[in-house]
Amino acid sequence: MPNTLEAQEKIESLKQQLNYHNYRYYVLDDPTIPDAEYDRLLQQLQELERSYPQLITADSPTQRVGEAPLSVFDQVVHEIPMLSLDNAFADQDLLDFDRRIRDRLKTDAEISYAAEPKLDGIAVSILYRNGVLERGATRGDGATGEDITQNVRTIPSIPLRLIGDDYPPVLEVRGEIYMPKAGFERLNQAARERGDKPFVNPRNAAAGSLRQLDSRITATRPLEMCAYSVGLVEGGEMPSRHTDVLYALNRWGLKINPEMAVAENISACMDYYRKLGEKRDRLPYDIDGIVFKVNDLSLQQKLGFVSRAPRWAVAYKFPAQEEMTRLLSVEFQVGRTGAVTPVARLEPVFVGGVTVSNATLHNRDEIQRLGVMVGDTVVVRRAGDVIPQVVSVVKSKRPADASSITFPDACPVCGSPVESVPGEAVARCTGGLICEAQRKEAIKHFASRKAMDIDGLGDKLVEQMVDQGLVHSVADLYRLQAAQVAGLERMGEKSAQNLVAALDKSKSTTLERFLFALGIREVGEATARALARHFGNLPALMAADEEQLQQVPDVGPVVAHFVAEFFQQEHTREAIVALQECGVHWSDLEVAARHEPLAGKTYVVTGSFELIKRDLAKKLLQDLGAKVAGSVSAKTHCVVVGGGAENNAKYVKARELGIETMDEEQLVTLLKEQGVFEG
Ligand code: D41
Repeated sequence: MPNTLEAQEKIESLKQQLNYHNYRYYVLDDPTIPDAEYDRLLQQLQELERSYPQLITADSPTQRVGEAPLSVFDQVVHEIPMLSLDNAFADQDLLDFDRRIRDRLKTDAEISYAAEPKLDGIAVSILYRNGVLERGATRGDGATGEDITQNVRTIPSIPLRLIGDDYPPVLEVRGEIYMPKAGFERLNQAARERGDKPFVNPRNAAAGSLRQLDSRITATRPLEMCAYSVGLVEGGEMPSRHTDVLYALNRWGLKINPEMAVAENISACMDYYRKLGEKRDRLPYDIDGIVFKVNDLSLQQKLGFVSRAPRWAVAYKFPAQEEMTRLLSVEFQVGRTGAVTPVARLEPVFVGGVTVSNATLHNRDEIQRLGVMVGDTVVVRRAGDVIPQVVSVVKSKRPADASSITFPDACPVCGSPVESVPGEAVARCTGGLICEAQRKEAIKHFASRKAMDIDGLGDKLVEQMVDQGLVHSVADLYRLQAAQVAGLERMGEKSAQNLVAALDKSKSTTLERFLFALGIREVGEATARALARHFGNLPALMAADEEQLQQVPDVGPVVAHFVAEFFQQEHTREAIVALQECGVHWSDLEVAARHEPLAGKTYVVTGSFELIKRDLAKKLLQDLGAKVAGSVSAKTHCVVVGGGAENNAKYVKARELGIETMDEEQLVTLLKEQGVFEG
């Protein structure tokens, strides 16, 4: 046990290291140590703090989550009010904004602007005193907000202590707390599966998470913060341009938006707006516009503000992602796996940049939860590439003749019973491939780009072919004659010939594509590839039982069950034979010839790595054919031991069992020799 002084020094050093690595990971998105190493440092700190509780400080990374829930949030008066933003909705508004600025400044010179996405979240103020986070508050009405310090502390991209030594002794950072799209979808998916109420949008989810009196709940929510300006600053030097202020904040440990840029004049602002507009759906977070700010802080000062909005900034809005419209009817669609999805037919409405006339209602529970009726005015949301959704009902606008929605007991397409599994939200048509809807979807999937890649065979064409009885099964596709195809809507002789040629070309495929194309439940591209690699040929895969299937990397009991069940079905086997008789083929040799020198070997990877990320190392070992297991047993062929694992249980066990071991350097050498890693 170290003495108190030594412990104190060690604790300080650990806090500093953890703080820095937290910054590399959450703020810069560029970690320099493996997760395991971070965990090891954190564990060391926790152990020391357990022995020396008097040495625990508020800025310790172990102290992010508070124990005691609040009963109420205190009010916070912002020493410097948090201003609001004027909006622009068209290029002309932006040109007017620029003109007003030049008039006021009495200049003809071009104005240089800072451009940054307008995050759709909650504006907050974070106060640092001598580099330590002292208080976090919501913007509120701009003059007064709420003290949410406990909750703010749980957000990993907000430093508890600033980095470096050149920050001002008092620094109030202003920014936006938001929930990235992926985290939002995950949170809502989990809520739906539990039968809980999902959040309407990421902004509400962020707001709801910050409003928790118990910070332990906030800590479980995927929140982030991006800094967008500073408020109170005392002492120290600040740069003279807005963008440089943000770069300084970034150096001191805060996240800033990576899309931030300087636009040298107002026409560059319009270019930026259009460029980001195109990119909007692909950004990992919701934005509702672009904020343009005069970049020169002395010009900002001269311009000042009117009625709580600065004259030097404007938010140029994008089309809204939520709009109201009327629910005309509800149809029940049957998907490839039989899932019955209620789809809202809507009065067409312009949302998120496109006209929307259909939106998903997800499932039976969702209809219940929303309490929606046909004729209702509903709020539709379209964000990114997710399908538009009905997120709420404006009950005050319900007409007298609104009618309730009944979820069908029989499949609307084939009449087979619709079955619900207890504890699962989805209801499924039990018709299988008897069901025309499931057949259509199966054929569309079979033809799609990542499956058999049949050029020119789109969804509409598949529907026509099935509707007209030309095609009943996937194998029928290969029996089509150009003359039959030419008779279909919007098909000429030439395009019919092209399609037949494309069908012919698709016959030569790979095992992994073929497996994916079969549309086995829960078997996506990655799983199809893993299955193909593991078994090498189709007969071996078809003969595998669930236990053998679970030997495949990333195949768990659920997937193994679906795969085994699929291949046991008589009509699956018939369909495969039919396809092969039509000439669909692939070469098993291709799989066998793949360089898999570690095939049949089981590796265990332990400890922390510096030359390669651990997950990458595992993946590359798998690429070389090895199975990577989590624990050492007599079946293990080799244990790769990273730093800090010399005394760990896996290493000790490997030695006991006389199993081969290698260190990180030897592993990297192996991967390099096999040509899968360059270092
Ligand atoms: O991303 C944002 N939501 C954002 C909001 C941003 N990037 N910059 C902002 N800048 C300001 C000023 C110009 C007043 C410093 C803002 C906001 N304000 C703001 N957020 C909520 C109200 C105002």
